Amino acid sequence: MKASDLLQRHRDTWHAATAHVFLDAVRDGILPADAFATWLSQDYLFVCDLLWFQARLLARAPRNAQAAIASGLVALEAELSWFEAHAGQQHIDLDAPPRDVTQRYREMLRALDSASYAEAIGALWAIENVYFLSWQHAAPGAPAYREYVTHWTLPAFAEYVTQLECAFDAALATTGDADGGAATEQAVLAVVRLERAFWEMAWKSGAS
Ligand code: HMH
Repeated sequence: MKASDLLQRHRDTWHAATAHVFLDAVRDGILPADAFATWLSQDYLFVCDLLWFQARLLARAPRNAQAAIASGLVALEAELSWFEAHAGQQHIDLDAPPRDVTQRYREMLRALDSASYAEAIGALWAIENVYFLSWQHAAPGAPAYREYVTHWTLPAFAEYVTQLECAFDAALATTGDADGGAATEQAVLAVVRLERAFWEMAWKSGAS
């Protein structure tokens, strides 16, 4: 099994997470302000959780994955400052409590600490690949959101996602695969489903 097999085998699940109506609205400039504010504040909480998860993952990563994971950590920390600056400009409260899906995502990242390294690096690849594909779907984005679209579609981000895919493929090639990779496939699918639910949560909060 390779990462690309998981994209092909679960095309509909990936599509639901990366072509969500939230992203159509970003592209078309019709996103309700509340939906954007909710996304920003919840994504800030998510990135805090992801930074912690990724730091724990680095501590058990094989040599071939250290550069990708470490560079991602530096980028995530910078991203938190970027979120803080944007939230400040737009008077968005970053102290909002986690919504249900944000909390469930937090718990999944915690649970991955005791899963195999292949599951954890697969989940990390899925997290970042969903964002890469999603923001490409929204490209070029209405002017108000163009900076966000650019952030996750830059060549450097594409390169990072490719590095994670290589690290994931290397893990898949070397692990014993006692269960035929079923646990890893489920970990990736759980991420992609949570990503869809995350857009849905932000979108619904703008519609209400
Ligand atoms: C929900 N998934 C979510 N937020 C993000 N910022 C990323 C992935 C990419 O880091």
